Amino acid sequence: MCGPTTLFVGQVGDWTWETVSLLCGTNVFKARTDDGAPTYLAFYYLHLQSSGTLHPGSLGFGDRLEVVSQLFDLGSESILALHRLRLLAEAEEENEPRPLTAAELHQHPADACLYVESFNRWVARSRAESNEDLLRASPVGFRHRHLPPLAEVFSPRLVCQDARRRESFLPWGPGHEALTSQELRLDYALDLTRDLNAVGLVYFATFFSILDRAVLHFHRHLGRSDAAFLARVVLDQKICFLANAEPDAVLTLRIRGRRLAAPPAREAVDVVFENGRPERPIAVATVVLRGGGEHGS
Ligand code: YXS
Repeated sequence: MCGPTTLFVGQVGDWTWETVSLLCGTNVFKARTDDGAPTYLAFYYLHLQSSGTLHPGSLGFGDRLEVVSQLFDLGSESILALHRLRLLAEAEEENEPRPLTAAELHQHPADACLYVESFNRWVARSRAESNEDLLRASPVGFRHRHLPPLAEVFSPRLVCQDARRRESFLPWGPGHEALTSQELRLDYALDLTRDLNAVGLVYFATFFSILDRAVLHFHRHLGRSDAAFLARVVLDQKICFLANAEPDAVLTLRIRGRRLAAPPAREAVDVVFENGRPERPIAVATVVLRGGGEHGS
């Protein structure tokens, strides 16, 4: 789970699936609808939030992490999982961790922790041989009513609807300054050797490797070094998965970057993933990075 963001989110994805399997009476890895079709707990929205102390790029070999996961009831077709990661000191004993609430993530996050918000929706294929036009679904035996409800104010649905409409998770505000005179475009041909999961869908964690490629392209366009990219500190990244894609798809990434006004220095990069239909992107993402310029100053 260290190194590329995609490895980290892949591990977090397993935690989400394992937690739902443990607490919701359903083996997520073998879920079926009542007519026996496979149904998948697809990632619809993933949000990583850090103060900059513990972030995906800071994880290294041998780190011991305390991971606390909490589920919230969003009905029969979806679920919200929160994960809180904290580095354990070398000799620190593993004690009963404090509970994790949505208020902590949204209103009073701990500086030393890395938070992940995972909004998953059950989907099924509408056509056996296609990744497109996935349908909302719900598996037999999925128990969710015993889970705590989620306050509407913390609903990820509203965040996703807004991001889809705005093509960004971060409204443009006073003092935000575009870093390029126009958006950049980058084509990405899906790679059969590493971008699909075991059932042939474009794997959710793949979207993060494509997102990192878009951020790298943006950095290079600004003349920044690869070393600066590798040293980047990602404070917040959000992505909404609006549709999947066929394995032979060539995606077009539309990339915009801006410097945010208020100190500390931060930049935001918006990436829209298009699959031939500009009016219906398959994903929208926003990455907020510390600093800017060559060394994240
Ligand atoms: O009817 P209204 O006006 O509210 O509009 C609807 C939709 O028409 C509209 N809408 C869109 N608008 C613009 N661009 C789009 N791409 C788009 N898609 C839908 O939004 C309104 C609300 O629709 P909604 O959200 O209910 O969507 P839906 O019912 O059409 O489809 C729901 C899903 C979940 C089936 C769809 O969002 C979807 O397929 N998402 C992609 C899921 C995905 O591929 N996840 C990542 C990889 S698969 C996965 O996670 C694996 C299991 S794994 O873990 O192995 O990676």
